[in-house]
Amino acid sequence: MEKATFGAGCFWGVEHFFREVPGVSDAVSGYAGGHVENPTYRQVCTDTTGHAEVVEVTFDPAKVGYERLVDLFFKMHDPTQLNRQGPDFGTQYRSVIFTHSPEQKRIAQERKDALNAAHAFPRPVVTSVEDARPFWPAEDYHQRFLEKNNRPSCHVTYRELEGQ
Ligand code: MHO
Repeated sequence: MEKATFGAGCFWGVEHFFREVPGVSDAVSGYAGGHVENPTYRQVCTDTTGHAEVVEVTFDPAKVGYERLVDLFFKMHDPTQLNRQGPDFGTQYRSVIFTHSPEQKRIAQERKDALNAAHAFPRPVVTSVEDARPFWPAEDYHQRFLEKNNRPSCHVTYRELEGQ
């Protein structure tokens, strides 16, 4: 099993998305990239912790490649929005890939560069590719939040994207 960590706005929808991808065995909402240990959601919402809302994905590389996860990440949110995603503003909503190996770093950077080279979006991709930092799981009530609360996602869902 391998890990991948993505920030693409409110983690509720990001977690929900990756949970549905075949080959993904777990997706946990949490915080990473900041300087506060064991942060709470309330602290992160003050926009002073440096943390982003992220999802730590556990996947079986024999079933789904890291490239595929990165490509899905770039399709399931708008990576041209700086420090915001849809209705949510602030650095906690930044678009970021935390890489867990030199290979992940190379792949993530290559995919980002390829999108920019192809002018895949009307504006440049602003996703930052950073070495993985400590991941702090979010409070229990944030895990599987959409399912528990029967709320629609702010993000496209995997089924919608893949037409299933
Ligand atoms: N706009 C969202 C943000 C939640 S997310 C966990 C809300 O309904 O509060 O940042």
